Amino acid sequence: MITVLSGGVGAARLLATLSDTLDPSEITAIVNVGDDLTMHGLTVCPDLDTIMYTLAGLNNHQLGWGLEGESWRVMQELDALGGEAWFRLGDRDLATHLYRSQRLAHGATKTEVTAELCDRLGVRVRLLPVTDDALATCFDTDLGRMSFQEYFVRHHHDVAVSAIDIVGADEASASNEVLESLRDASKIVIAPSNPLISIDPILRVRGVRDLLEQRRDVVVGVSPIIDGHALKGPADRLLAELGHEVSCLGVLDFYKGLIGTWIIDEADATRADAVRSRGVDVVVTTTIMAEPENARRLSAAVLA
Ligand code: FO1
Repeated sequence: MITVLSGGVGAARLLATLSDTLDPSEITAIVNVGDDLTMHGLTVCPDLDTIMYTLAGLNNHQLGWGLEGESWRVMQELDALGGEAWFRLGDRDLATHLYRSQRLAHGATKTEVTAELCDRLGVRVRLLPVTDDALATCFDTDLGRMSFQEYFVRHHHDVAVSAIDIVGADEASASNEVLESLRDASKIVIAPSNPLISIDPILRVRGVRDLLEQRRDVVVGVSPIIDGHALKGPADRLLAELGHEVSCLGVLDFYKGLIGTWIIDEADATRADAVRSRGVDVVVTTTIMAEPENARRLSAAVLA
């Protein structure tokens, strides 16, 4: 049984590749919910949905989020009415948010609704929101304080950030399913997701960091930074803005005390000794998963 701490796209690709090798029912993903939002009264869970759609083979490759073959009639009508249409919810995708929101309103937990949706879409990897409590990642920026999606989508993550606040983290509890999966896993993987805005919200939820520290020997992390750059998204920029070294070593230092084995890209091979000198095992391989063969190599390194 392996457990993968997961954000969005990078984690989704890794989980899809791992489930080609392992029986998917042997894999649990603990998923960030700090990006979740209420839009038009609906609960939207972008990281859970990106992973769910990817594992169901339904993801929109072009956008990197949402569903394939999407249409946008509702957003067009909403825009014409002068409604809030900057965060685009596709017609097909809306069904997921309607289903989830109605079930939550009837008292189901996010964990239960996620299991129901995965079941309907034939996803056999177990997806667990890290918490059923409220959690919201917020940014202090040059333009003031803003929510995750205002920063990420409305401002195209192109605004200087001075602090990230995970609102609700001190009060939130990890679900029993999450704590159990961390205790029972033969391996805990930290996906190559953004450390500050995808993985940190998971680590901040009570109980999660302690379990990782206790189980450090079986924790394997994959660096999301390759030769000083993030493949996608604002990880490199945010690391620099918040005073971290922008390298695979800077991310490892951010995860101090949690990692037993650190997987870095071939482009960072010269940094392998510096990883070892921190008392962490190192594996050098290709970490870019665009080519299926590379993804298989990374998956083999994770499982080795
Ligand atoms: N990303 C965008 O760049 N623009 C959007 O309008 C947008 C809408 C959206 C709707 C549902 C969903 O699940 C994801 C969506 N995303 C959109 C992606 C999302 O903002 C980010 O990729 C994640 O939150 C970061 O992991």
